[in-house]
Amino acid sequence: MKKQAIGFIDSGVGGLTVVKEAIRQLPNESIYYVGDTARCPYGPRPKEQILKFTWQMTQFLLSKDIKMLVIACNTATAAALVDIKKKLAIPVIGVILPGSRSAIKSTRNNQIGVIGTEGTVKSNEYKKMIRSKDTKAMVTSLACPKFVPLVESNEYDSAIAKKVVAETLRPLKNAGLDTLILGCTHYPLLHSIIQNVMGDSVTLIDSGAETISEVSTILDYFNLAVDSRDSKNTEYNFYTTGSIQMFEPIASQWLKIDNIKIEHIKLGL
Ligand code: I24
Ligand code: DGL
Repeated sequence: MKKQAIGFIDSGVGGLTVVKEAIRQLPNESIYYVGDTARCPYGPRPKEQILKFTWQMTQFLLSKDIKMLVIACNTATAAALVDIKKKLAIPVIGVILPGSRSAIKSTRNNQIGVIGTEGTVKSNEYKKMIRSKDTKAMVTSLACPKFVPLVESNEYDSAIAKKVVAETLRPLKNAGLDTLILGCTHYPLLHSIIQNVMGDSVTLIDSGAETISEVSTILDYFNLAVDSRDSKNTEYNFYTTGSIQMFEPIASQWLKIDNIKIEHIKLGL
């Protein structure tokens, strides 16, 4: 039985949607989270840069002796998962495989949609993953660069959000999809608006939530899960490259855990 934490990395605060699922599904596990808020967003950045930043976050968490690494950011998973997995001795998991698998399980008509940042959609990693598992599946991808700024400007529940989401998703409306992957950490905040726009016949897949189910399986497979009898010292530590004042209210409002520990860190020194 290991008491080490599970490491999570993300471009900023969006990965907290994945952490919320982890706290819900794996309440015995300690979590260390790095959010690169100083350099967020990753969505429009070139792959080489994202690789470098993601590697820096990974090295920081390795110095904290994590037992497993979750790349909670879709853009970072698309750019860096293969590379990081090759270099680490601990299990590494991204959000693209679990989201893809769940979409294959869900679809009845083999018409799957994927929405995400520019970086995620340009990489084609969701499409490649889905097709590598099921050649019957047809994949339609769409970048939604306006969605992250919408959520981050606190507009995720507004009339503006409804308009932007409806306009952006118009090309997907007549694609005959029965399943749509939310391939970005921020999109669960827009879940009900996206559902309204796409209609009830489309099943939305939250890649982050699916990922935690796989984390659970992997922990058990490697005998790394914390047992309830030993879970007295569950720790949640957050590290941000940006300001604690920006991180704290979002994290405590979103996760609803009190006295959360947040530290400012510098990467790549
Ligand atoms: N949601 C996110 N990021 C923010 C935010 C938010 N401010 C309000 N809400 N700010 O991500 C990040 C700061 N940005 C500013 C532009 O430059 C880069 C850094 C989504 C968080 C998902 C957990 C809205 C909000 C909130 C609390 C919880 C959820 C939420 F304040 F969406
Ligand atoms: N975390 C990113 C993702 O899931 C969204 C925010 C960003 O562009 O950095 O793709």
